[in-house]
Amino acid sequence: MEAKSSGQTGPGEKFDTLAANQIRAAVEDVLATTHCIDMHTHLFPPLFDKLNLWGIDELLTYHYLEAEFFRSSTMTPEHYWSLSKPAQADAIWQALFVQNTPVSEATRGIVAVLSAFGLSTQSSDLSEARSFFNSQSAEEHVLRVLEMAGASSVVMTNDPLDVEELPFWMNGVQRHSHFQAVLRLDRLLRDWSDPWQLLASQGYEVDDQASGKSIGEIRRFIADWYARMRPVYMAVSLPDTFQFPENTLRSKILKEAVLPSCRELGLPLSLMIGVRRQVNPRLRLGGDGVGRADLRSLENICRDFPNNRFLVSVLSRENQHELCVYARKFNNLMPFGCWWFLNNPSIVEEITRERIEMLGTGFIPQHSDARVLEQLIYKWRNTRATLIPILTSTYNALDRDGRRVTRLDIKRDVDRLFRSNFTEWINHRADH
Ligand code: RAT
Ligand code: ZN
Repeated sequence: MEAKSSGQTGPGEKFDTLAANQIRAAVEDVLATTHCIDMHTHLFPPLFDKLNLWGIDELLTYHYLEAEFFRSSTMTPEHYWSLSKPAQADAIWQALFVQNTPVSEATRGIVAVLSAFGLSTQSSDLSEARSFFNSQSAEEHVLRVLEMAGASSVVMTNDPLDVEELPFWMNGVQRHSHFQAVLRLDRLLRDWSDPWQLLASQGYEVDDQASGKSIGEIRRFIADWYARMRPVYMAVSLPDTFQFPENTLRSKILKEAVLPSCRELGLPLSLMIGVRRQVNPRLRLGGDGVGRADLRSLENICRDFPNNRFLVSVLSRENQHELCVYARKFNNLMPFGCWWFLNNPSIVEEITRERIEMLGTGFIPQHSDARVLEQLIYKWRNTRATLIPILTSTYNALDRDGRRVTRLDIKRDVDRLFRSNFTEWINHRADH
């Protein structure tokens, strides 16, 4: 990144219209100099110790690459899981980078990261990359990577029922100025037979039917975790079969505990809809799939809870157009990101063009979903690269239609897409 976007107007920017042939360069420049807020990642700052994933072995054992590895190798998943992490990374490097050309999105990402640090992308082994990453200090490396990615802050995914994460919060872990928390409710909203006991073990008076005091106690649990984490929103990922309302404990807890708590605390709820968990359990994290969801559930939620704000990402390509239509009907719905199997340039381009055509600049085009720190570098580079032709052709069309574009217009739009659509959504207090 060259310089942080100041949001200030340069001399003449406001009135100096761009000629059609100047638009692309201006778009490139504004995209390159505007820092983004990465509104959904799975990253942790260094004080979270082993949850802070970085370096070549973590990069190569990303579950997107593991899924590709099993297509290119005869190794069974069971054998792979029995290996140490460096041995797994070696196997993936050999199969996907030495014996094959790394042309998929996830493999190119590794090449881009190695190249960004001046490391060889053609080595037959990982010794050079390992010694480079081993010599970095965790805190300095975080700041360097954020700068290389052009990200001013990242938003984490923090599940209070995750036993690995829980102790850090309970011990009052110090906050990192570049990492914001999110109260993730997947475990709470899963089949209630598991979480009620976890809540009970944290001292809440809940029962297996979510009856009696349970709803009030779940709200107390959320309020306590709000105080502990200071999350910027709450979030849950939901299956393609998600229905709302329905006669289940999940629906009851969502309606009677989560949505009222969101209203009371002034927090949006992020809904990530469309994952089919564990289609192939042998692949573990890489074993989830996708299914088209019935977005009438989303329609019901947005209509019946106008005083709640929703951040929504849908995983199926087939659901994208409907999502835009719903965003035009409900101003408490903010579409975001091109998630997981959608995060490929051809699909991102299609979805982003559709969103601009239907919603103008009123959406959040992308989040990285990074699990390993250095992924920020390639994921945000790719997002910027994909946006260049999209924004250029959008402004060229506007120019042809008779409205000249200024550099300030472009700055304002990119600032909305990369930053303020998100910050305004999380800071907005209920007055719909
Ligand atoms: O993209 C991913 O890494 C997925 O495994 C999911 O974690 C997804 O992003 C989610 O937040 O549920
Ligand atoms: Zn995620």
